[in-house]
Amino acid sequence: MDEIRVKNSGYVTLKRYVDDRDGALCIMNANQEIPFDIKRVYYINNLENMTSIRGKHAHRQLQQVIFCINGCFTLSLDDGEQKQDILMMKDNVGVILGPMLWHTMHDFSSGCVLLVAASDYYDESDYIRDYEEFRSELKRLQK
Ligand code: T46
Repeated sequence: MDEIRVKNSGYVTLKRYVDDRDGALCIMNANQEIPFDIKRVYYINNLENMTSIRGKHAHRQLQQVIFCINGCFTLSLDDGEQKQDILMMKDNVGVILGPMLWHTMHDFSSGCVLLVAASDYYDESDYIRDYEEFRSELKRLQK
């Protein structure tokens, strides 16, 4: 696994119990492997083709951990200074999406399923969906 260089991120590794041909079981606990209280969990599936692109936003306050629980995809991260692509392919290794981290998900394999644990309920006002606005808000925060 490549080291994560962008700010407000990092890996989260879940315990994974493998029962041979009976499958694998992974566990996430709030305030343990997941570094916050989990208020919401959502998943994304039915990604029909390799040209789908999701994300393309940052959050002002929200903390999340994103997992790829089946298949693989590429997670692109940008903290305003550094950019990094992470190949998401291990069902028990998630990536923290902290505040002010522009993220994009793309290059999904067939059967890819994403699962996200979030620190708060859905709030559209927490999203920055315009890249120039993201850069301006970062500059304001750095002053
Ligand atoms: C994120 C990445 C990783 C809701 O109404 N409630 C929810 O909890 C969520 C997650 C979404 N929505 C609505 C908002 C949009 O009308 O579902 C629609 C699709 O959401 P969005 O275009 O934001 O989906 P993604 O895949 O681009 O982003 C999602 C999360 O929204 C976002 O917080 O960080 O996954």
